[in-house]
Order: sequence, then structure tokens, then C-alpha cells
Amino acid sequence: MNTDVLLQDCDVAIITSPAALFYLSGFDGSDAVILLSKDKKVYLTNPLYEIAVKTSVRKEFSVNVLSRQETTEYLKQAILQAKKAGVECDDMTVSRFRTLFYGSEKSVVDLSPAIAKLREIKSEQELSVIKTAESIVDKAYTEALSLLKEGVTERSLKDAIERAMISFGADGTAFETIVAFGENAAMPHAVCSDRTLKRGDCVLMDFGAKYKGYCSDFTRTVCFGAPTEKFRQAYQVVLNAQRAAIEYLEKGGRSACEADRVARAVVESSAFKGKFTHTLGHGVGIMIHEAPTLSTLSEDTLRDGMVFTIEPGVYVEGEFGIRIESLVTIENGKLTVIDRSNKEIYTV
Ligand SMILES: [Mn+2]
Repeated sequence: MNTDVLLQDCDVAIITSPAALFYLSGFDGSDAVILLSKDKKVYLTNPLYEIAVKTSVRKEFSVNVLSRQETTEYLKQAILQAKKAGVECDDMTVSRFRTLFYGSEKSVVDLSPAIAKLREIKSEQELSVIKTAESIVDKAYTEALSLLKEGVTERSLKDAIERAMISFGADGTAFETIVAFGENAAMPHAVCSDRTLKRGDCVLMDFGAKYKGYCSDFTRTVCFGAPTEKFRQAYQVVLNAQRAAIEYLEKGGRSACEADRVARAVVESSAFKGKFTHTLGHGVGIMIHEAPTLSTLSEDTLRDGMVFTIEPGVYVEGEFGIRIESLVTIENGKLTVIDRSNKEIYTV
């Protein structure tokens, strides 16, 4: 991997975030540090990972097994010898920064934006892993639908979805699964409870698989029993909002802010004005939320190799919430929707 861009403004780059460690080396053992300079790529780890690093860290790195104390000394020396040192400001704690830089008058370069820029463009191999991760959630969703019965609790459905993901090959969950029934779904980030499923409830399910270090992300909302007219209307608004964003991208539109705007305009011109209370989407990769950002304030341009969500929603307090989330990518200038599950209104 070409990491030259990280040494553009500094002569030593200190990498500490688990996501960047994994991205650069293939392994993110806790407390590891990568140190990059013009002629060296060093992976510092502690004795807990001495065996694991032999097979997991890419061969371009020289591995150094050190205690925590020794790592600190090693980094301090490297910083002293450098003119400018780069650190990940989004990751490094103030206390660690103080320990490493105390007494030195080095200027510090923030590497977080450059790393985000590297990570937002996925290689073919990364893309293929993410597609597999999303195919796992498609299968788990089919299983989840078969479990919707009167009296099932949010918590038990959550458990079943997570077990299904594992049984279909996931290494774990990409984030805390959301299962919300009826009025609970009006909270976009609802926490699972023991609430039981009743006829007339909506069922919002938002979940993702972690697979080979990469995340997937997926949301569907279905009806348990006949939907009210209001729900039906709101559902169509959310679906139309998602379609508007997808059509914009299919026609070659590449402004993240414009994608958000066209989707939001559908909701704002409906009876559910003001009820789409979050951003349209986010990049997905090693982390569940990463660059790019699809929002009204985003300045990001959507490009080949990016993987991101399109997830409009409508939330009506005390009644229901609806979100439809797809994971998409741009390949050779064309938009591909990665998830395959049905999005039309669905009644169990
Ligand atoms: Mn999401």
C-alpha cells in the first residue's frame, strides 16, 4: 500500500487508531502503533500479540515487540529526531499526547483527514468483502421476517437476527442491532426493550454484519398486521425519498449534499415535513460510520470506490418510525445498490 501521502507534511507518522492499524497492516491488536518514516515501516506491538503478528501483519512492516513503557520511549525518540511528527488527532488522547510530546517543541500534523481520504476509496478486494458482509444481512433479514409473531419481544428478535448473521458467516455485528416496534421506532436510535409485538405495529430493523474486518449496514421497516393509511403514506414518502437520491446518483450526480437535498425535498414537500430528522447517509468500511458524509452541510464528492448508505426516514412520535437503508457503491462511474432485499411496503 502506498502510504506516501501520510508523509507529505511530516517526516514521521504515528498511527494509533484500530481502524487505521487494520487498514494499513491487516492487524489491529490492542495498543499497537505503526510508525512510518521515509525509509521505515514499523509495527510496534506488545507480547500478547507476539505470535499473532507473525502471520497477520503485512510483510512490508518490520515488527517490534515492546512493553508499553518501551513503546513510549521508542515513540519519544522518533519524535525527537523528526522535524515534524504526524499523529491521528481523532484518536490520540490528550494524556498520551502530553506524554509523547512533553518538552519537545515539534509542530504536529493531524493525519486523521488524510487517513479518512485513503480509507474512503475501497479497493476491489475491500469491496468484495463488503458485498459479502451485506449479503449476510440480506439472508438474516429473510430469517427475521419468518420470526415476526405476536408476542415476540424486541430483545428476542434482536438476538435472533444477530445469531442468524453469525450462522451466515459474520464474525460479529457491525454495531448494536436496532429492533423497534410501533411507537419505539419513532426514535431513530431506539434501544431494544422487552416490548412485545402487537397487531398494527411497525417493525424497524437496523443491523449490520462485521465480516473479515469490514461492516455492512441495512435497515428495513415492515408492518405487522394491516398498516394504517397514515403509515402507508409515510412509507411511500420514505421510499420515494430514497429513490430520488438513487436516481440522482444513477444519472451521474456526485454531490453528497445534493443527494441529501433531493431526498429531503421529497419528505419536506409531503405531509411529513420536518420528520426526516437525520442525515441521508454515511460511508461504510472498517468502521460503520466513516467518510463520506451525505448531509445538507457535506462538501464531499461521491466517487468511484466509495461505499455509503442511503437511509432516509420519517419518525412520528407516539406512532411509528420508518427508515429504509441501502448500501451502495460507485463502480466504473455507475451506481450499484448492494443489498437485494425487497423495499416495497411489506405486511406480515
Ligand atoms: Mn446506517
